[in-house]
Amino acid sequence: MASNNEEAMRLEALGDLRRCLDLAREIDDLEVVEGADPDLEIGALYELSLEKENPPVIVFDQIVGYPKGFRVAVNVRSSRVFDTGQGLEQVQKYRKHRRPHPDPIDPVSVESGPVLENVQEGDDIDTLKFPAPKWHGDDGGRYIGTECMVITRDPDTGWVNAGTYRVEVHDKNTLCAFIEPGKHGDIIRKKYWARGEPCPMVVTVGQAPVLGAAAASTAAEGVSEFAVAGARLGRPIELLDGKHTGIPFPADAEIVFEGFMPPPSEVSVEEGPFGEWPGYYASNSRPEPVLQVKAVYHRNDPIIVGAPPMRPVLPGFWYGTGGSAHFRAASLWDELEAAGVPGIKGVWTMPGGGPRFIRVIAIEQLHAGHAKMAGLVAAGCGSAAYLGRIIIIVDDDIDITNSAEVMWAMATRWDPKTQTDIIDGCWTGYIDPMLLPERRAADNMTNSRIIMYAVRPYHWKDDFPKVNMVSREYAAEVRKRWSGKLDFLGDP
Ligand SMILES: Cc1cc2nc3c(=O)[nH]c(=O)nc-3n(C[C@H](O)[C@H](O)[C@H](O)COP(=O)(O)O)c2cc1C
Ligand SMILES: [Mn+2]
Repeated sequence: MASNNEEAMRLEALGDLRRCLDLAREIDDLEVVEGADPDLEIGALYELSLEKENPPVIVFDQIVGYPKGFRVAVNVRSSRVFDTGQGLEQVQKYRKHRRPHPDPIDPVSVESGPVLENVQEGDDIDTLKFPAPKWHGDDGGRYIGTECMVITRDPDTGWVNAGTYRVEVHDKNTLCAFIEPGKHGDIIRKKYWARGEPCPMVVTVGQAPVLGAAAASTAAEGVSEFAVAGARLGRPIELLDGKHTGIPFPADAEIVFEGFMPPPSEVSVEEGPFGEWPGYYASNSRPEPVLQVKAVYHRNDPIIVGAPPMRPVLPGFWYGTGGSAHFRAASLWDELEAAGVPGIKGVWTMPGGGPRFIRVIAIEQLHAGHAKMAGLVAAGCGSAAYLGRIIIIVDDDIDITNSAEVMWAMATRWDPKTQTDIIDGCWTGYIDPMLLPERRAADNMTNSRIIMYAVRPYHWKDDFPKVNMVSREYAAEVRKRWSGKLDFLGDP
């Protein structure tokens, strides 16, 4: 079990980016790189760092063409500072009921904060003064926002939403955000446009790690990610109100852009291409609405936190193969239980599918039709609906963290014809490389899902062939007798 000290360190780091970097340095998990070029070199070094399963936090300083102190940090949330274990143990730790404060803690308003150390308005606005990298070779521009927050307020209810959506620097006072249809930020901005108004919006770049986690999570409609983050920390997040828009943002954010996004019928620019986490440039480039910046706020020596997507096969790619995928598995587990599916013993995202494409659920089958309940909820619930493809249900004797065991369950307990559902018309996005060309052309952002019930069929499960395997009890007995005497058994 983690000691109280480790837990205290984790909370401190979660709640404060600069403290997080200090703590990473203290445990020798931080590398400073000086003299790298924001044009591809930072991106390449980041990608190469992911060949290691546990890459260090990298802070790029003295970036070519920019003043010393204007920094870019990557691998922040995968730092060993946040080490919360492995496998299903880690998934369990991310589950809601395991948290000390499961209920949201509302943010509080404050009057000032370090983000106000530098303020630019009017002609002084220059979004190009920050070292936003061009991350991948075929990217169409420089992306300042990867692990960022796009903050909007529902004009009907006052609900403040914060979502992580990539943000490209277009020119001195224009940014462009890529918000997939159906995301909360998209639903909210369309409400303003329907009234003929521009959408007030704030983008923050560099913020407490807990906010990056909350903004990328699927908090339900009406629930503010700031309140979710507050609950994770056990204290309220402190927010300043934007002078031009009234939209709140964290008082200790590194860089904040405040402005308005008019409807695309008034103004739009080409966004992308951008290398995306499924491993492709699927969304290519297309016109997107813009954020017209009215104010820039930033701390002295500001830090851009970067988390650009990479192919989800790189061992160190936390968003694709590591903790972030476990986080999404935990949300799905919570939602399956909330929907009343009993007997869930584990939820996993299979490597190769990134955090979303391949979901595996282990159940203790309690009745006929039980596996189907789990599969259908997983295909449609809020945390898993977007950008899914494959759902695999297995019995609870399968170790779902071991891909070979999952494949074995499919190879031996699954009849493709009778134990499969294919459902079409499900929610997907522009970044889906298998969005069919005719659907993409029609902005019909839907794909199909396969649910494979790789479980012993319930009605004959008691007659199903026995597994050929030494019983755990007898294995323990034999091990006890022989270990220490046989090298292949190891020490007792
Ligand atoms: C690093 C990172 C980058 C992301 N980029 C985008 C993006 O460009 N567009 C998008 O729609 N979702 C993106 N997402 C996923 C959203 O953050 C996620 O769907 C979240 O639930 C959105 O918030 P919302 O539920 O309030 O809409 C990204 C997630 C991460 C972790
Ligand atoms: Mn939301």
